[in-house]
Amino acid sequence: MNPSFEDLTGGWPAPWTLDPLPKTQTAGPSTAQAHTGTRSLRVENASGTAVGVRTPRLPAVPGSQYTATSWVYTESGEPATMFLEFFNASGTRIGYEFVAPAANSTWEDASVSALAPAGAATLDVLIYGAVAAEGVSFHDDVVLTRSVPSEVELHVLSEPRGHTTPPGAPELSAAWIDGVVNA
Ligand SMILES: [Ca+2]
Repeated sequence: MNPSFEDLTGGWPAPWTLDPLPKTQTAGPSTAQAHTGTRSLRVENASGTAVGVRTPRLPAVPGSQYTATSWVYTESGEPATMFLEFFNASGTRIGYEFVAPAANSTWEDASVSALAPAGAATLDVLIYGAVAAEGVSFHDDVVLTRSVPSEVELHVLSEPRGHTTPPGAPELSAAWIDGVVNA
């Protein structure tokens, strides 16, 4: 999934995709900041238009809990947000959650969790600079995990802000993503 934005194809960190842009918007790999490795995703968001960079749509299981975690460095203004989006079999978005990280000129982690709603067939992770927001931010090490509800209950009780993941979760996630991508 190229979670650290290190691998470039034609100058772009595939399989992430950039939403069609108004001309004032830019996003792409950058070596100006990196949480791990030498690159991160730089998102420049001008006020008045939106910018979005997203993963491919991955299979979603209704009732499962999904958590996306990433690291964010804010150069100026407001950092881009991170969404979990769920789509039905027809491709219509039927649910989402997002996190709006605080603006810090250090690397900070941010996470968003959501239950896949009934009817969910796929999900994606979206790094999104909103229309009204303005700023430059860097994003790195995006990890998507899936857990069963019983584990989620314990997780939420012990970690109300959801900023840590259970032991082994990154490995499980990597294996799961690997399975999905290489299926
Ligand atoms: Ca990186």
